[in-house]
Amino acid sequence: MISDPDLSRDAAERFARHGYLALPGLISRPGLDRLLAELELLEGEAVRRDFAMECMGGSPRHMTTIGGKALAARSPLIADLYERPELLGLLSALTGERVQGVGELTERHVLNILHQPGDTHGEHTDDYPYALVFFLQAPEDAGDGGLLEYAPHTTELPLPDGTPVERRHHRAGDAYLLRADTTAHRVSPLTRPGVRRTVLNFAYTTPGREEARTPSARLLYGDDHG
Ligand SMILES: O=C(O)CCC(=O)C(=O)O
Ligand SMILES: [Fe+2]
Repeated sequence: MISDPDLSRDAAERFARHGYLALPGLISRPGLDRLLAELELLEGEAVRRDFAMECMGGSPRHMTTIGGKALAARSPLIADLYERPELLGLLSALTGERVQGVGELTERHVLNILHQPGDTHGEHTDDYPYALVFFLQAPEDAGDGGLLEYAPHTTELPLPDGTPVERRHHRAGDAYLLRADTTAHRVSPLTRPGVRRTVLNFAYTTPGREEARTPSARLLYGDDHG
């Protein structure tokens, strides 16, 4: 399911400097087809979320999610992929750290679905240091929104005016690695009916960082959403 990524020293250095590394085409074509078929089977687990995330500067959430507990219970494919040694090896090679899976289920692996105009995943930082994000569906045209926007080495939220923000467009089958706890990031709103952007986000951590730091995952992926 996973194609061979670029694990050069240059890739690791770019990741350390920018907090982001593109992994184009990381999902093989057969892998993408399997994940898309899985997504259809999981549709009944999806929950619509429309609220402001107070602990992240009040940024908006307009999206549909499938949380980690539902995926652990319903998707052996995704639960197995999360633990694949080649993914842990990739993360360790690119970060130089002893990367390990997150024990707590709610946010260890989640699906985020943007599917109508205005849908957005507003700015935030993640609880755990590393996010490996796989694109199952994405707007072909960057003008249709759904861009990843991130501010390297920045955690202040709301993002202060004038903060330099990088923007990246991705296609289905692409992935990226983000230093998610110290890189404020968001997904720009979709602008056109009929386009969908679905990502599978795998959270990873390091020894001694086993607890979530904010209620954000519980609010976005748990049962007690408001
Ligand atoms: O959809 C994305 O590209 C970002 C996902 C994300 O930031 C998250 O799930 O925490
Ligand atoms: Fe995030």
